[in-house]
Amino acid sequence: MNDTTAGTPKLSWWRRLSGGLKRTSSALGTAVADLVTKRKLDRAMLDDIEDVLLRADLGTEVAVRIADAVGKGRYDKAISADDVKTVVATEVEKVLAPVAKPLEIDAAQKPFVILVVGVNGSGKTTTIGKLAAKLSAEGRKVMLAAGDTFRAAAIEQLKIWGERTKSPVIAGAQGSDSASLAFNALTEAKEQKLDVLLIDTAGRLQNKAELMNELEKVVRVIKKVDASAPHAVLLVLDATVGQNALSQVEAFHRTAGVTGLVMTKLDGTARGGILVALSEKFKLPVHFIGVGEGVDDLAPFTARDFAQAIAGIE
Ligand SMILES: Nc1nc2c(ncn2[C@@H]2O[C@H](COP(=O)(O)OP(=O)(O)OP(=O)(O)O)[C@@H](O)[C@H]2O)c(=O)[nH]1
Ligand SMILES: [Mg+2]
Repeated sequence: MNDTTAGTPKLSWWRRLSGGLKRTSSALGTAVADLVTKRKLDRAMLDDIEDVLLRADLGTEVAVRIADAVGKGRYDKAISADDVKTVVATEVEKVLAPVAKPLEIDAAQKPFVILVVGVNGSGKTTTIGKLAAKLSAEGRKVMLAAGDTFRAAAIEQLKIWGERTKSPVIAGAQGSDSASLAFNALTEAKEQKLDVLLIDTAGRLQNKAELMNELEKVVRVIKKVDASAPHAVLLVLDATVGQNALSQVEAFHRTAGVTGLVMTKLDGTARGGILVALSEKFKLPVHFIGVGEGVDDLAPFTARDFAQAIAGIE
């Protein structure tokens, strides 16, 4: 990436992404650089490279594939850290390219219903706020539904995002039924012919059957108002959890029919590689990534940028 486009949104986003992924890329890059200096490539080196990739959460299949690609035609030759980084970026991009898909809002749906799910603290409410800002900046009429009825603070948090983004918020009393809240919000959004309804849900661990059943009920009740809804079910994943994200995807997909992923907190984690393992395993679309708490810190997911950032290519 060169500096000739300084000041464009593209570059500033690149800075934020590569800055955010610094801990992941330096865990990879430094380890690889240490491995390849003053050695000729042999099987032992490839095994070591594979270990580094596994520790970066890329997953076994991808790690093996990258190590094989590094070895191709290079046995008994000196190899530079940059060579390895280039191979890592190329192979990672191959995995990510098919899943990097924008979230498409079908304008024929009034409203287009987006249900946001995930474990506690993954970044659901913040992502809804960031999305509401984006979608309303594009000229869409957005409504927020405070489906996390467990905590009073959750309702307040969503209301603040509603004020910031000038979007109406439908909320019930704390402790009220989240499925009926979703029902009411959708009915209201339909009457008002709004463009998008973003439904927040309470955080729940993927192994808590009772809470997962409740989520299933939310989906079921939404369908009573509009059989085609929810039109998107976004699973928000916290990158810092590493391998646990795999079982989160499995459980939420089974319960709520996840249509796409958003990965948050890619800033300041050395575990950004988990997105590669998830993409390889589930092939679910990845729509957005979050690299900070601010309203602008959510960006569409692009395979090449992510692959280069993770490989530590400047
Ligand atoms: N660094 C960083 N922090 C984030 C990001 N996204 C969200 N956060 C922070 O993570 C914390 C939890 O975010 P919330 O949006 O409240 O998460 P939630 O999933 O709604 O949490 P529960 O409703 O409790 O399940 C907040 O402090 C957010 O500011 C991100 O991309 N990067
Ligand atoms: Mg929340």
